[in-house]
Amino acid sequence: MKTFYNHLHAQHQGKVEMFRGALVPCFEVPARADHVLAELKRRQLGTVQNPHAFDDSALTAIHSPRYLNFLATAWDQWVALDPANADKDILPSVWPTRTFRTDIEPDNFAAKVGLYSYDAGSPFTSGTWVAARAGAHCALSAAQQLVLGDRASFALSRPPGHHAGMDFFGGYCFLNNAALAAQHLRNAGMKKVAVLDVDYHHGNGTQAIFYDRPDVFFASIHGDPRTEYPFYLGHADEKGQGAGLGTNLNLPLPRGTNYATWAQALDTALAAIQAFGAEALVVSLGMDTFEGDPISGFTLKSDDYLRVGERLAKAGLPTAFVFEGGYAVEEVGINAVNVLQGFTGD
Ligand code: OKP
Ligand code: ZN
Repeated sequence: MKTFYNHLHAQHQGKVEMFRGALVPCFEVPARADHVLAELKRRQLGTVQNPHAFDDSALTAIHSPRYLNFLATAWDQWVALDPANADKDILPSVWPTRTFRTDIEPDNFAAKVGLYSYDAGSPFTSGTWVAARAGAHCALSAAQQLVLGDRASFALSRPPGHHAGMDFFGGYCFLNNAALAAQHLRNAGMKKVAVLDVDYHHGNGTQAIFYDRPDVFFASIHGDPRTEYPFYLGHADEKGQGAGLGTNLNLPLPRGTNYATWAQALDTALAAIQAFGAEALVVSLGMDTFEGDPISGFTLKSDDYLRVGERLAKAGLPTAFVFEGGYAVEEVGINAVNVLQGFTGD
């Protein structure tokens, strides 16, 4: 199995995020990807390489040009406001909500940031665009590997992607890597593809991107949004709309859910993906379902992830894994590579 490693990921290194009225150190740190890479190499699981180059136009298949232009220029705009800003990350603090207009991009930079985001927990740094773009290229490269006939591939990147929408960032995510991978498979001629999101948090960005699409099935197993981030999406009654009705499956589970219950949801999701007739699978591989995760509430153990990989392999689909969350930094490498090893059976 080939891994496409985001060699530029450490250029995205947020300082602080807003949490309960205070600025606290970021959970989404470069060491997360370092640990996964180290564990891949320790077990010699496949080969590791840098992503292929893709045109920026590959990104417009999923993201709006207006949003991409914002991401590409945000840091320079921020520093142009005041050279002293270079020492601080960009954090939004004002947003349009119901009854506001979002069709006009304000000139005021703070207002602009709010237009393209939905929380104050996702710092945008000097290297965020470069890192996120290289991460998108990892996901596209992993998808391309399936087009070439490989059974599995892995995009090892951060920042994660599944909370990013067509034109917004949030939840530590800026470009939706899983959505880009799925779209790449469609563009390459696969008629139906599925995204399975096993991160603890609902993949609201991915769901929104494909909500009215009949050709991309989205399934997600996650903490119940009544209590868990991202709160405003991810309920079981969200089934898709228009031509996409029936191609969205949310399986929310309460805090405290253990592996036995979680694995039943996984089987439900995989059965739906097979009934849909997907030709390939993109897995949003979040490892924050782990019992030791500092910001999540499920109780999966390290060994369970070997079984997760085995179950995913049984679906029999070409599968691109895309790294998402997982904040128990010391264990995230073991847990992620357990899934991959369970899948490949090595
Ligand atoms: C991103 B991914 C913790 C607050 C949680 C947002 C969580 C984003 C998770 N202090 N803030 O899905 O792993
Ligand atoms: Zn998560």
